[in-house]
Amino acid sequence: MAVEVCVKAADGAPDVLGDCPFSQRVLMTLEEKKVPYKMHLININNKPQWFLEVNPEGKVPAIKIDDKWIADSEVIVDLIEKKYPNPPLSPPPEVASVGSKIFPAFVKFLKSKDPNDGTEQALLDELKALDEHLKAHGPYVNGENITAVDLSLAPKLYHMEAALGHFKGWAVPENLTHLRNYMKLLFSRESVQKTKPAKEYVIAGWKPKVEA
Ligand SMILES: N[C@@H](CCC(=O)N[C@@H](CS)C(=O)NCC(=O)O)C(=O)O
Repeated sequence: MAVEVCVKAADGAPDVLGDCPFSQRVLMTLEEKKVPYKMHLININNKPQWFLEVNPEGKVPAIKIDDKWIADSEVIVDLIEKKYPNPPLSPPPEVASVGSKIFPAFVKFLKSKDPNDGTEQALLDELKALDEHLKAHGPYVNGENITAVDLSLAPKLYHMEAALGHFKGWAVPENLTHLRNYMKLLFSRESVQKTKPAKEYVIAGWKPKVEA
């Protein structure tokens, strides 16, 4: 039975892949494992009835595997791993949460209107910790092979780069060389290239939150 996956459509462009990092994570996982899938682009401002019937909470991503719909990227990625174990992407527990505080720190800094409130430094601290981890263990978080930790981080780092570059003229500092190389390595992977939203949609997606 074919795998079907519901992901976010771009705001104002219902036929174009949108800017949901959780959706991208699931698509990248399917791509890395070479699982064929049928993609449904969901306009989250006008959700189709059939989507709400199979997924009443109404969030994307959602996936249909073995004729059953499942939501939440974390649950979905675990399920894909069980059903399609090759190549294995489960990280060992000791690296499972590496980089996990970057996304909330990025969002706080992005929304901040006070340059002295410490949110930039808090993000820099998280990025520096990842840079040091990569220096010791890289090129990926768990070494030579990509794992689910990298697939979770890649869309978030892509959003961080696009949104902070646009709204704050900010970039990852040059001295974080391991992190910068990691981002290049990740963003050049076919699974990212095939599933990434255009930067303009990432920026448009964050705009209301920045201006709130
Ligand atoms: N924890 C969820 C978060 C999913 C999520 O927040 N999806 C957003 C788009 S990025 C969404 O569906 N928003 C529409 C809504 O909440 O109605 C996951 O990891 O899948």
